[in-house]
Amino acid sequence: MLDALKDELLSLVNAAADLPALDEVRVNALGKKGRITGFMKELGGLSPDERKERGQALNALKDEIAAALDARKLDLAAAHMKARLEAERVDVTLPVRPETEGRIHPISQTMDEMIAIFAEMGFSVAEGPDVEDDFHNFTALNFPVGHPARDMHDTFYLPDADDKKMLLRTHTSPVQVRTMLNNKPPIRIVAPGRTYRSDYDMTHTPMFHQIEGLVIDEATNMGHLKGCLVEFCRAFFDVDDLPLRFRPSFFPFTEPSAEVDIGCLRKGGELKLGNYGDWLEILGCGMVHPNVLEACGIDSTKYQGFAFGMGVERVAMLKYGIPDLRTFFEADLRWLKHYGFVPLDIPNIAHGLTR
Ligand code: 2NL
Repeated sequence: MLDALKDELLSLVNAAADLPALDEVRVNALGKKGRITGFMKELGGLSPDERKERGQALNALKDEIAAALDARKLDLAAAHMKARLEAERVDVTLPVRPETEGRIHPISQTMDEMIAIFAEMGFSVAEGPDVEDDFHNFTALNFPVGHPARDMHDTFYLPDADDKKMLLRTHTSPVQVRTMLNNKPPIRIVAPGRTYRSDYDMTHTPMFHQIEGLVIDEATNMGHLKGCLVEFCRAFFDVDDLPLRFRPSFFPFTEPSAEVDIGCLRKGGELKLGNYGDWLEILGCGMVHPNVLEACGIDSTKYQGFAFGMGVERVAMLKYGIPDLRTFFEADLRWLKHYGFVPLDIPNIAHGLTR
């Protein structure tokens, strides 16, 4: 008789189509009013010998049904998960929906493109605070006391706190100063970010963006600097034979210093980049001044390096034909729809950086 019950219960367990149905089978077999439990309750009325034999048989049956319930439960849970995974499948290779409203600002896109190129060359990205002190923004960079850039008219100073004069960084160079102070050469970093100067007209906004680069090693020289910048400009503007011209210049933090022009053609208000004989200034660079290395704890008799810096807005305007600087910061959604980039259209070298 128990064999018949066993067969019946096992077939009910295996027939349960889902977890609630299986639980119902469990309650009907092993619950307080379950059928096996019912037989257990009758044991009291049996003789000791009968009770022993019957009790053992019922316990074995109970264990077997419990094990079958557990096994079936695992199967049903796995089947349930499999069905969910099928039903909720997402094709991650699908492109971003073109109707997506959001756009990446051209400044973000341009900085990501620059970072992609420099990353390929082995540069790391370094960041630092927008609020800086005099030492990291000026003194360590060989700006003499009384240099015009330190003037209240050019630099945003914050109200005095803890008798330390704080300011909004006027370039991203303090990021490299911090990197040199905290790391041993060789160093190879780019520092992209916001910068601030008290200036507002057709070609200046009080907040703008820069990317600077710094390479320090034992034998780093101006040949490395030229090669690096030629490689960068050709990749960034996607012109293979783009010529570069290095003109002597002056910055407090580099010696020698140079300004770099790229070849172009100006014709009827249009501007074309390439080997056409005209020149357009694009960035500044030089060999890091020994005073800067020493101020940043680097032995200038053992190490030397190059640095460069460029304005992101200027280069973005050039590359994407954006005529007016001030529109970058007007938060005009129609402008962003026109000049912005589709999200997840992430710049990368293999893809090509120009569309
Ligand atoms: C420009 C020129 C430049 C640097 C930035 C730099 C940083 C350190 C040491 C030495 Cl920590 N130099 N940066 C060097 C030369 C030029 O920027 O026209 N920027 C918009």
